[in-house]
Amino acid sequence: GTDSLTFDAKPYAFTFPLKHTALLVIDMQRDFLLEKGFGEIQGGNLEAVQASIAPTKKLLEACRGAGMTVVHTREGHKPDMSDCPSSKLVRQAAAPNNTQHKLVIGEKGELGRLLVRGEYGHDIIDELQPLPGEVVIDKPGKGSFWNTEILHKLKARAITHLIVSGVTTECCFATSIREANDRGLECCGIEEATSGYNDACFKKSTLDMIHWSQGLFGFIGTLQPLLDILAPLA
Ligand code: TIU
Repeated sequence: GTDSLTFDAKPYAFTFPLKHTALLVIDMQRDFLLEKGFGEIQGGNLEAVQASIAPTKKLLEACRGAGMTVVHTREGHKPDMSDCPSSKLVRQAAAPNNTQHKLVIGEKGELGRLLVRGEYGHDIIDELQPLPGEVVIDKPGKGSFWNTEILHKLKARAITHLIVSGVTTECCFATSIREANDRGLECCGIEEATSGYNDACFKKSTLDMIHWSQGLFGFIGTLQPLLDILAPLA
């Protein structure tokens, strides 16, 4: 049917048609969330980034319970690195004057080759593994839309609205919301279900930039009001 749900959000309540809404879970990969992964090697604060794991699991289970479409993304590259832009190799690399980044994307870390498809570290953490039938999008960029089939998959499922979660807030979460908004998708990010490597500095600003000016890029809500309206549908 056309049943719509509404929950409190900024800049005002977010209303979404359940059958035309997908949960987007961005890059909840071992490389970004676990020790010895790409994020930690980059110098990221793991305690900060891990804060969204438990809330994202609650959100994922609630959306599954309500029968919503679920889309997971993974950032990474083909084993030959032919889809890795030079900017990622150069600036996220072990340059002589770069003491922070010890290994380059594609080099071998303890979880496998960093951000390379098929490697252990590239896959989604155990707690949030996709179920059969859920969409998994492999993306070479920070955004979920450039050089991927996500828009085709969303259109094939008549998706017009996205509930957005995942890591990192300042990077792939924000970029994906901006890309989705430009394509006419209505997005609502969930505050507790996203986190980054420097939440003390970046998280509030990133979320504020999304919803300021009457929702310039979309909406930002909190987890519990959404769980409250999804629970009766399970
Ligand atoms: N570097 C950083 O903060 N994040 C990424 O490279 N990828 C994602 O945000 N997923």
